[in-house]
Amino acid sequence: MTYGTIATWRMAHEGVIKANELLKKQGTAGDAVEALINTVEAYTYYKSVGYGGLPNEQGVVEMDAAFMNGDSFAIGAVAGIQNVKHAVSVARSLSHDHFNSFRVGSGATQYAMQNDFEIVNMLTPRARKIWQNRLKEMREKNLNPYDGHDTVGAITLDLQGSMAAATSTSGLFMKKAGRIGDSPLSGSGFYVDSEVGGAAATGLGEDIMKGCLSYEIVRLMADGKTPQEACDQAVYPFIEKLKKRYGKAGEFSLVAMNHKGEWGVATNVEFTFSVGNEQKASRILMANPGSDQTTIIEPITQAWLDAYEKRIKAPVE
Ligand code: SD4
Repeated sequence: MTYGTIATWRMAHEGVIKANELLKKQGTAGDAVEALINTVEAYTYYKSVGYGGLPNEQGVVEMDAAFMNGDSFAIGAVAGIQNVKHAVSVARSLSHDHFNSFRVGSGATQYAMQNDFEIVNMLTPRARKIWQNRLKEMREKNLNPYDGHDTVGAITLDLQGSMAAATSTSGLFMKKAGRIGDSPLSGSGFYVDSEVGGAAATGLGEDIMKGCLSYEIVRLMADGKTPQEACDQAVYPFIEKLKKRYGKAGEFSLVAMNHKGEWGVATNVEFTFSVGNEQKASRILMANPGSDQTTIIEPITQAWLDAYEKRIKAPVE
């Protein structure tokens, strides 16, 4: 038995380190994935997840999150939840119920309040400023309002052989009120089966859900593909199909890990992720689409990391 964690984007890295520390000490996959996502949700400078997340068009932060137990297939999810610091913890709590385990809008928020989850105003002054600036730019320059591609999605494997998956996002910046992406949707934003492996997505939810891409990757792993083969074979042909039949394909990226702790990713855009397992410590890597439906994976450079740090903390005028 081994352990491992993979998660989307550089922002997940500190959470991945935490998850692997827990897993190394016999922690469960569920606890590790929740701790990972909570770490990202709590960090103010990540503007697409949790506290500090960017709001919808009306200036309201509406979050989507999900949790899945790969042993039992139990799923809990929330969509359009407001004023709750750790949406993924609410999702995990809901996963214990057979009925009413996917709650949206005020029903989700009420559940969180009644069950003592931390309630805070999620719109930070910084996020409000970014929203006001964007409204102004949209008026002046006729810009596409949609921006951002930064859900945290993660898969964990523990020393008992159990796996878990979870996601959390404030969704597309400037989304319409009530818009829900792929992140809380089983099979699209995430999927995990402890006997096979799991996958999670980030990117344009409207397109990810057209291909049920997380489920498709797990299905291919169940057919005997490695996580990298499964990612490549699920994602790249689907992008081609989408372009041909729908006329366009948004940006998206997926990560996967199997029950042996092996991993893979596929993406149609520059994409960072963090991964670690018993054999190799947690590290940040960069993926790009390669030729012939493959993925190029390289170590991240210090220059990239420095520029990232500067960018996320740049003052907002
Ligand atoms: C969504 N996949 O809501 C999520 C968020 C994301 O750019 O990754 N946004 O569609």
